[in-house]
Amino acid sequence: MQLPHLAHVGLALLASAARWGGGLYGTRGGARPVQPLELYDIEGCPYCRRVREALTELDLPVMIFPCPKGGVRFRPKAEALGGKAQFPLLVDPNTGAQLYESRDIVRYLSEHYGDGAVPLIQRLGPVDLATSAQASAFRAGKGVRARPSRAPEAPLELYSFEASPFCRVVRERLCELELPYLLHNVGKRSPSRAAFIARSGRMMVPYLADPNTQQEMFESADILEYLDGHYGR
Ligand SMILES: N[C@@H](CCC(=O)N[C@@H](CS)C(=O)NCC(=O)O)C(=O)O
Repeated sequence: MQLPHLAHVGLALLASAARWGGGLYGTRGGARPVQPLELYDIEGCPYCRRVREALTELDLPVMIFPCPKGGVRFRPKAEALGGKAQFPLLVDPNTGAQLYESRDIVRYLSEHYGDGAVPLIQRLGPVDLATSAQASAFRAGKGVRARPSRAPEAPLELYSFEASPFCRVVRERLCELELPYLLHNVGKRSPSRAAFIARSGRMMVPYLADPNTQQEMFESADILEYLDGHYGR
């Protein structure tokens, strides 16, 4: 049975609630990278979620290369880079760093692009993992497996923040369709919000921009329909 869109958003909200506000605020940023970081990611993976929360909190843009199970577009590159199929895999073109292990990645990001402090929930070991696994469980396998899709010529762009349930359902679909995208994190109180409002006209996410078709849009339901229509097979 297919759930209505708002039921998916409600479950995505429960997922965010399970993480006690992780990935809600974008206020911990320090030094800025010159080039965007690159993350080989599975949206429904609890380890990847830890990293994406840190990216929102540190107010960092990141190129997302979706690597869902059964995916063919970026998995081979990730394996060639790091030698194994394990996600998350972070590549920082600014320093040459390449890291597996979500805890190591969060620590690296906090040290290089924040004040070195790791948020409380990310320091709670088993509680950290259990809550992130619970967040994934609420989404029941969404954002985990590849669906047949057409590759875009240029990466898409998404304005989002990790804890937003409307953004979550869009990121899940981008992952399933293996569509690469530049993720602009605009968490609450993020310094990046001003530039986003100047571009889009208002503060609302998700906001998708597709340079392949010149389409730009708000509204998660419309974005899902657009992605399925243009890139789904
Ligand atoms: N300890 C690792 C665990 C990462 C992990 O187990 N990731 C899973 C996805 S949730 C994975 O890479 N599975 C292999 C696959 O999807 O092919 C971390 O914290 O980053």
